[in-house]
Order: sequence, then C-alpha cells, then structure tokens
Amino acid sequence: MPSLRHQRVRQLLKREIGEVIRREIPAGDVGLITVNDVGVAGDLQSATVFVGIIGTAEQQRKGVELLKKERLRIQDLVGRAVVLKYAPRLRFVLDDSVVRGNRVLEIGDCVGSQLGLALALQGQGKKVVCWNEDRLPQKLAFLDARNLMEPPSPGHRFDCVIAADSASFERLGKVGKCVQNRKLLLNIDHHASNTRYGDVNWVSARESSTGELIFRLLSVAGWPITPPIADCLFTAVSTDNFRLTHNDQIAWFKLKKADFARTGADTADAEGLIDHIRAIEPVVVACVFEELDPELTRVSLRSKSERINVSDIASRFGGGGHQAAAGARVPGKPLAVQRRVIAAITKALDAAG
Ligand SMILES: [Mn+2]
Repeated sequence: MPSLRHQRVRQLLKREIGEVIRREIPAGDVGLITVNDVGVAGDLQSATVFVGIIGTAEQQRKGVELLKKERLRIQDLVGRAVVLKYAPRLRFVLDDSVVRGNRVLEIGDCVGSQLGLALALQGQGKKVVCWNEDRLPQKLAFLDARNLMEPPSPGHRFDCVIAADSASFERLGKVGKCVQNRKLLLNIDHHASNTRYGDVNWVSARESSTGELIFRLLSVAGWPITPPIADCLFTAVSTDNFRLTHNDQIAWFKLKKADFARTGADTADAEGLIDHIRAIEPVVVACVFEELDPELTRVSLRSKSERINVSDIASRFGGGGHQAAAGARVPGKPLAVQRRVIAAITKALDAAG
C-alpha cells in the first residue's frame, strides 16, 4: 500500500500540475486538458501525469505535443509551487479512459441510430435484424432491452440493408461481407468524408449526428417516437455535445447557437435538459453551457450533494444562486469558459473528497 506521504505528494502534484496547465496552456486549439491522475515513483523523483483531453483526435494529438514541448517549463513552475526536496521529473501521457469515453460516445451515435431505426421499423411490422461488429458497450446496454443487436452472420438474404453512421462500406467490416445478398442498400450518414457507397445515399454533413437524420426520417414518415426510441435517439444526438467526466461525477452538455437555429428550437426547449443529465446515477454535478453570443456563455449548475455548493462555484464566475442550483453568464471563448468551469467543479469535488 502506498504510504500516506506518497499519497499526499500525489494529490498535491495532481492539483498543482492542473493549476499550472490551466494557467499556462492557452485554451483553444488543443481541447480541454484535465489532469486525471498522477503516478509518483517510489523515490518521489519522477511522476507520470495522466491527462485527459476532451476534444477531437487532432486536438488530443496537439495537446499532448504541446505538453511535451512545455514539459520543462511546467515542471519548473510546479517545482516552485510545491514544497518538496526534489521537484519530480514529469512525463505526460494521454489517459485513454477519456479516449475510451469518447469512443463510447462515438459508438453512441452509431448504435443509437441503428437501434432507434430498428425499433421504428419493427413498429411498422417489418422483420428487422440489427448488426454491429462491435459488441454493445455495457454503458449502452439499456438501449437494447429487446436484444436486437447481434454480431453479423453469413447466409442471409435482405430486401433492404440500411447502413447508419458509417463513412465507407469498408468500415462496416464483417457486416459488409454478410449483406452481399440484398436488393437495396441505403446509406444514411453525417460524415463529410462519406464515400456514397449506397444505392441511395442520404449524407448530410450539416448534422452533428446520424441520430438527427433518423429523427427526421421518423418524423417525416409519421412513425411514432416511443420512449425507447427516444432514448436511442437522445443517446445518438448527444454524441457531440455531451460529456461525462471526472469518474462520471460531472456531466455536462453544451448548446451552440447554431444548434438552436438549425433545429428551430429556443432556450425554453432546453430547460429540462439539466435535470435529465443530473439524473444520471453517478453524477454529482450537472452543468449546461449555452452559447448566448460568440463570447458569452450562460452556465447552469446543479448539485446532487450537500458537499458541493454550486452557488460558490457560480459566484466565482460572477453569478450566484443556491446550494443545489446556480448559474452565471461568463464572458470569453466558449472552450475557455468550459475549461475554467469544469476545472472549478473538479476542484470542488476533489476538496469535498
Ligand atoms: Mn456519428
């Protein structure tokens, strides 16, 4: 078991490195960087810093590159901030639990679209199989109460095959090989790079998820969106805008102005959203970022724990409220605001133990 001193050093380093990164690494093109954990060597002379970077693959790559470039400067600043005999040598690695989280979210659009559409087609009396090469992640198992999802198997004939959220035929993998015997292939996707491999292609890169296309399809067809279908499509469309972080204790959602314009929704339509994400089991703090202007974000906060007073957090950003519900309007670039607020929530959670 690590000694108490060892544990304290680890906590201390985690906090200070996080502080230095927040202060010194400019927000913007490298995504949201968080220090998830620090592994300290037994002699306390070197430390591995596990960083999470919330952003695109490109932002993650750039973020790690930047941290490596700035390593000595960060190490020096941390060394000055902590009172230790030796400031440990730092090494930055990307914590792939966050990457895995992102992957789950990517899968969310794919299986949410698949299952939502499969359920709707079943509702219309169609005989449906729902194939995916990857197994359904445990986190998303609730979407498939009827056990529709199966691995592909050869020897079937289809009147119609629908590919959802797949940019190319090759990406269908084994599924592609098992659907050769078919009359019609429909390709429904939102990737700009889609290779138009279907007999009918509905590719709309304006949408941030395939789930939105499925929603439109169901709406136009007049097929009922039952609660299980709604769960699937909500999961699918949340891909781009929703994150669970800090051991799933923080849930946050961002709403861009363009999302409102595109969907014809207004602020009132988004009102219940925060309670929805607050209800997720392990979540302690829920947060919604709403872009009011390119340089102004409305931040709403909800706490489920008496240990976390979100009004304290909001007041640090010029807002206020109550212990369990608070908010602020924060000027600055959206990504920078998100990063600062998530950092403040993280700090409050860490302090509350
Ligand atoms: Mn997608």
